[in-house]
Amino acid sequence: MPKKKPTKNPQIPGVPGPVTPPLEEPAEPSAPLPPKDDQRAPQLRTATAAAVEGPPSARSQQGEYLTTAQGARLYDTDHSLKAGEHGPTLLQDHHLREKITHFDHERIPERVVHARGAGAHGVFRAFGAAEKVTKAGFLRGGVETPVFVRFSTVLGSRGSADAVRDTRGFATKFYTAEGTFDLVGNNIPVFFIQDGIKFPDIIHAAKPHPDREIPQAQSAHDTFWDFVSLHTEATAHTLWNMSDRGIPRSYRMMEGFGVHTFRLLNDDGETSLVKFHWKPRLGVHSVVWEEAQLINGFDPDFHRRDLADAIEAGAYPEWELGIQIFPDTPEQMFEGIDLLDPTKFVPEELAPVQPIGVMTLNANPTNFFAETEQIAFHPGHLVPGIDVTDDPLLQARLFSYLDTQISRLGGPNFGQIPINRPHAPVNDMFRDGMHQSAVHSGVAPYKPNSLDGGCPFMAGAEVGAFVEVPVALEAATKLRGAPATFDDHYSQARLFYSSLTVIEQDHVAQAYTFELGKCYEQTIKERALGVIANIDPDLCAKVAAGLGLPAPKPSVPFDDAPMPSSALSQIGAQWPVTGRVIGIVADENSDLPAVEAIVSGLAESGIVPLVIAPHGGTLVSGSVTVPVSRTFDTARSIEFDALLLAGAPADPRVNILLSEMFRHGKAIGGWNDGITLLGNAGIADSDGVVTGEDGPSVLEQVVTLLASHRVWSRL
Ligand code: HDE
Repeated sequence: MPKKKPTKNPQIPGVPGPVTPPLEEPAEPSAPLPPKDDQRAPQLRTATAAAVEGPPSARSQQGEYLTTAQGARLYDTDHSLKAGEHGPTLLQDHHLREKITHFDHERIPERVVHARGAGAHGVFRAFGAAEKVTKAGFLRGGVETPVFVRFSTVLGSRGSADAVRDTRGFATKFYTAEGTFDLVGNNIPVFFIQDGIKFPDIIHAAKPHPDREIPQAQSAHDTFWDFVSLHTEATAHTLWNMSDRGIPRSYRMMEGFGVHTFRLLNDDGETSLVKFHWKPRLGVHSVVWEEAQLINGFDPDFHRRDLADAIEAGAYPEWELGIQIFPDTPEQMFEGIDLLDPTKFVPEELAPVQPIGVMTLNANPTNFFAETEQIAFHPGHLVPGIDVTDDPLLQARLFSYLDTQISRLGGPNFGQIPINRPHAPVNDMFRDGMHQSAVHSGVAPYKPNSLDGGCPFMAGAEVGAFVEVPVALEAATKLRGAPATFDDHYSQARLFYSSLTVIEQDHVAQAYTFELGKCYEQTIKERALGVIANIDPDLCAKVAAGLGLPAPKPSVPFDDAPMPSSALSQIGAQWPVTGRVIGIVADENSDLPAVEAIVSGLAESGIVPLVIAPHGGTLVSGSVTVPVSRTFDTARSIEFDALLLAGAPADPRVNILLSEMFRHGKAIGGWNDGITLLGNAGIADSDGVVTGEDGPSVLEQVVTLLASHRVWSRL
């Protein structure tokens, strides 16, 4: 075993970080390195797997020597077997053929939607507040349940950029003692379509054009706007996408929504209807559009990196799970809102979100492919006490997920992949099939049987069986259609738009103008303007002006102005600053003692300080040595939530940094010669640009500004 040495944390210079492998190849055989502290593999719980496989991460990494897949030790993996030094290569070289064949099959099909994602392990702790409405064991007070969460964009391919304008997936697998429960939600509470049969249509329209396969991971193109301007039930979801919600700052700073209404069942047999919400403890925040575009160029892995870095640094993200509870009436309506219409949400003013537990993400995946790529969610993975409703979008999803996973994961046994294994005992009678890895015993995988002693037995509700809620159905006629309550396509879009602040409304106008400006077809732009007019005539006028087109009049009557819902705006509150990144510009002539003190002080507070200097290595002045995290070559504004100037290095790249930070509404502070630099940039007297006599006093002001996320008056 090589000696483990603590290394420097790349995020927080001067602070011991995780152990990294030695850079040189060791001369003596040694066992593989164990997973890092923040990485842990899921437990093995299937009946046979533990006996057959041993520890999950070790299955193909046992012993000191490189072997074939059959365990034969190898003496050379660098040269193929040849007839003489100049070849030809011999067909009998099994290692060559095995190595290349395995490589040839390393890729699996990407998800047809939500292909690009990032995941993390964590734990969910229930408060007990849901006990009155559900008998689900994992929601009883104090119960802790392991979880794996996968966040994703919807439209882009696996290798696409993170900060695109899109909906984000927020899928959580709860490994409960009663079986796995998946809450497969999004960061937007409404959806484009009311009936799952339209899903291929919206996705075909939003994905790249089939002829040239462009644009990638974008909705700013003709086919998307063609569809959503014709299919007006998509109006509310499209509007949410055009708002700042479409470009989140971080996965850690997104809300999550179950979208559909679910039915809960309690110990007394009573039912209620609920909507699930995840509320991030760091608040809901976004980037600004120009920043998003820069991010996608400079760091396409921005969200993936942010999540992994935060967890590795110990800044574990947390969300409260909450429910809105509605009476389970035959109409399934609440305050005029059809609870089975997934294009509608229920404002929190009408039904408060009641917290029922908290989720902490505290471990990165050990292996991206094994865990994040192979995890398979399904809205039909339910536990006793939680059931589905007849929402026609949800009903179609119940079919789709299992179906798609059979082709994506190569057969029907993907439930045996470690990340997908339930933590509850499994005793199914499914047998054989591609990639079967369980060694089943017994001779009678059928029921009834006498040869296996009648095993396995059926459970009743009293011993934890999942029993569907016996909902009475009205006598109905077969038809293809929707209720009249599904016809209103605009009132909730108006409600959302009117709940935003003026700054956020401006962002919406800019987003529509950008996206429609990217369309080629005039008719599509005109038709889309007709839809926007039905949301808000002022918004329509702004977008029309940007496109150089006349603003049409609304085509539907406007009822009374909707009551705004304050929970929909992202501006106005103060939030924790844990995990935020402050850049500190310095050179050898700067106030390095203050920089050194700030760096070590911030490391304690959970804020990440990154020193930006003309060169790598260290900055030295007298007895003070400050490690450099970024150089003027590698630093770009997108990485920093705020900037401190500890001096005035004369370099044009510092001016670029400053001007971007300024345009994007980020807090900036300077002392010492930094004040001169702010003056030269012409921003010294602006909102959110602070100066002071020394570093600590400037830092304090900047951290206060950071709690509001942005200096909103500059946007
Ligand atoms: Fe999905 N969706 N979806 N979806 N969805 C998939 O399943 C589908 C919908 C959501 O990180 C696929 O395993 C249909 C709503 C997330 O692995 C697929 C319909 C919501 C993820 C599929 C919807 C979602 C998916 C692709 C309309 C929010 C990523 C790969 C009836 C409530 C999960 C896969 C992950 C993934 C189908 C609508 C969320 C094809 C047919 C509404 C977060 O099965």
